[in-house]
Amino acid sequence: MKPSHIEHIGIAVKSLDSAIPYYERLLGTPCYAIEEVKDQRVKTAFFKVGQTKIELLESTDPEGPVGKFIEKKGEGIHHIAFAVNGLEAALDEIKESGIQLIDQQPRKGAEGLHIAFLHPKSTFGVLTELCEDKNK
Ligand code: CMX
Repeated sequence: MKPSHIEHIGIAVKSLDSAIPYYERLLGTPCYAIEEVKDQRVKTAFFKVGQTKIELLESTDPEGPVGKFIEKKGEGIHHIAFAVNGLEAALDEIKESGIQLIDQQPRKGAEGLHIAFLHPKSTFGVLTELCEDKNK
């Protein structure tokens, strides 16, 4: 497995409305998409920085993954996502190496990407996402 680039960095925020103006100023570029991912109980906002994106995550449910993260750790970097070709094969390889998968199979994430998460307990404390854009 060899990721091509960092697809995005996910940042947990309490409020998209509060955080978006800061990132628009910092990055000098407008937020280009806002999308709710219902099964993840988040609302997301995206910015482009070169090949990489910043994904802001606002929880829509205190019991969802981002709601629980903010309650426990506060706002901040939530996950890092790597772009791969051949996500299924990458997951098989990772599983064989003993790393714990959260998602055994790829599923649909924001922006129509196929995604899967690796558990932070077996990735040195960093919630890690692998994603594949099947349209590329
Ligand atoms: N980064 C690092 N560590 C994290 C973490 C994160 N984002 N979220 C939780 N943890 C840690 C917790 O602090 C806890 O550690 P301790 O046991 O040392 O306290 C451990 O992981 C287990 O946490 P938990 O609260 O018992 O378990 P949760 O029910 O919160 O589940 C996790 C944690 C990672 C399995 C869950 O959040 C998950 O499945 N995440 C993947 C999906 C996701 O994050 N979706 C939101 C983004 C969606 C998108 O980008 O579209």
